[in-house]
Amino acid sequence: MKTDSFDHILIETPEDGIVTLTINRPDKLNALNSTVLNELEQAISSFEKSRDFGVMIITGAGEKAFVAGADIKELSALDRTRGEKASARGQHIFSLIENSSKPIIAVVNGYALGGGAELAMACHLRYASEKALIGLPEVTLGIIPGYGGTQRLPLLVGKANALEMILTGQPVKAEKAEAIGLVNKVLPANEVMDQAKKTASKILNNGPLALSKAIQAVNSATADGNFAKEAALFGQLCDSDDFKEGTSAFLEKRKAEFRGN
Ligand code: CO8
Repeated sequence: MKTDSFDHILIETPEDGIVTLTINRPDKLNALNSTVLNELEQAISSFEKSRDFGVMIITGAGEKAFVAGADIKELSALDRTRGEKASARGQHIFSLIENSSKPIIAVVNGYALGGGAELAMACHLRYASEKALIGLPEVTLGIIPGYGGTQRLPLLVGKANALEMILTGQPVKAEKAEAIGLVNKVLPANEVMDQAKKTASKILNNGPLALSKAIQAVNSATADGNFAKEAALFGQLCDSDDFKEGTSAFLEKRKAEFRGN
């Protein structure tokens, strides 16, 4: 499996069949810029092809964040066409994760916001540290989740919980995330990686072909998400004044003043 030459991703490959992928951009709370997304795509494809590794764990570098979202600086330059394309590109990469023939586990070690929450949702299992905060704050920037969150969140937590999170933009604490089914289990920060590895080891005892078909079968039960609609709506919002205001306000560290156009 490809392990070197990444700028923002660390790959650890001990000899136990479990590969750990760490998004490593801690000074920006591991925000997903295009380099991170490209590297993520390469790493997932390489994992998929590898014969030596049966489970992947994805986590974020540093004490604070899993991933604090798509990179808002890059987002702020999008217009409708590029916005729709960028949304579809992220959806494609996250679908590679969801449809991987081998299980992928998210260890949510801190903030999982926007694209970070969407990354965790695309994984097959999610373990969260007690200090995790998970949310979809896109509306606070004048946009909507665009990496599959509008499609995957209702499947995990039901429509009412999903709409509450998406419309308020407010994150939920780890305990609530567990209560509504957004994460499998919450653990103290220093135990969460061990739990993920224990689960991964149990999974590795099982037949790889059966695991792959199990993922396919479960995904097929929920495969009708309208991702194209999400990308189109995301693109539309990239042409709005509210989006310019929302992203500028974040970058200028002030409160946004939305006008509804
Ligand atoms: N993008 C870019 N930079 C970020 C991001 C981000 N998402 N999050 C944090 N950073 C940067 C900050 O700008 C800051 O940089 P600098 O030191 O250069 O000023 C650094 O990381 C540290 O962040 P803070 O100083 O803000 O740290 P705090 O502890 O004060 O706050 C928060 C932590 C609450 C997590 C805060 O950083 C925050 O609110 N971040 C933004 C969260 C957010 O809104 N995420 C959603 C982004 S939108 C999105 O993900 C859309 C996904 C779909 C896209 C589809 C098409 C492209």
